[in-house]
Amino acid sequence: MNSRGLWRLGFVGSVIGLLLLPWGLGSAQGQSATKEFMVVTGEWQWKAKPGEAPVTDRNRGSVTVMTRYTYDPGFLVVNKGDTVVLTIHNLKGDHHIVDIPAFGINEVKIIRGEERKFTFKADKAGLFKIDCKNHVSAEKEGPMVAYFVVLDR
Ligand SMILES: [Cu+2]
Repeated sequence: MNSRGLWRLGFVGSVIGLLLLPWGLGSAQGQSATKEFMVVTGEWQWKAKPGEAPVTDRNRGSVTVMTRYTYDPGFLVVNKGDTVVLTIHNLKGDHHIVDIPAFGINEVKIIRGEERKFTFKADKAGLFKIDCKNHVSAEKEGPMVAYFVVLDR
């Protein structure tokens, strides 16, 4: 290849590099993305067999039956600016009342077998709770809570 051919090759390579630069910078800075989560509701229960001692449940003292409802998974992480698509499927429990007030989801009832989809923008960083207003305490087979972390960047 002569010097003119090398020059053309270098020029074309530079143009391609410049065209790819925004993509590279965007990746380095972490562009917003859509993050999808599939969460199911779960139910854990412990029941004393004959001859077994009761266990101590918070707020209730000694009990022979203990039930807790859960979100599974119970810990979700996104970046600030991401669009979140959160699907919650009620597999266990009569009904749950999903509450994420920081992102405009206020007490949405999901009955057994039902699947609900929530879409919102994670526009603020921090640690947020996904509560169930039907299972708020040990007396109500809770607290049923998941944690939603929005990372600042
Ligand atoms: Cu619940």
